[in-house]
Amino acid sequence: MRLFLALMPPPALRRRLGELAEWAHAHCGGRRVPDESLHLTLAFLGEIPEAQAEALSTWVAGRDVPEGEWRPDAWGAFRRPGIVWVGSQTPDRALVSLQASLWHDLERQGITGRPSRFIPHVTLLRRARRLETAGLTPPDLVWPYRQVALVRSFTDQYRARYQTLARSPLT
Ligand code: 3AM
Repeated sequence: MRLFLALMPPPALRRRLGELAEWAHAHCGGRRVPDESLHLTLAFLGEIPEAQAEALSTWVAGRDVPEGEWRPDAWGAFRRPGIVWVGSQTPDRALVSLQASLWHDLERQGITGRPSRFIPHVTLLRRARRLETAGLTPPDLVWPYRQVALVRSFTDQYRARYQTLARSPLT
């Protein structure tokens, strides 16, 4: 199964991100990520056998994560897949360090694929027709987080869907 580690937005922030996705969609077109799928990916693990997924769920359920607050304040785009996102102008140090420490643990469990660069972002649109985000009002968001989720990604008939398999403990 395809797995990734992510932060899931609290409900009010999810709604706010959904509003931003609407604005971006009106401006850039493409496919809007549905509210229930909005997230911040910390690590994409790829295809993982079921037995290892169970071991990873156990690991996540016992993995303390320092709480923090992320402030997305910028729009951005990844040209090739036509992704429009919100993120931060400068890499957030706490998130970069969380991502590095999670990858450290993942590699000890035999997972590969650590990216050379981590750009914390929330994908709002895929296959956007315009990637020009300069006309959009900069976001002003606060994302308090305390937990990392291990999420399974699968495609039903029409689109990607996500299922949370495990969450880190609330300490
Ligand atoms: O957080 P975003 O939406 O940018 O694009 C996929 C999504 O990222 C990414 O993993 C997240 C959860 O699905 N993803 C999918 N396939 C990938 C791959 N082969 C990938 N990231 C890296 N390599």
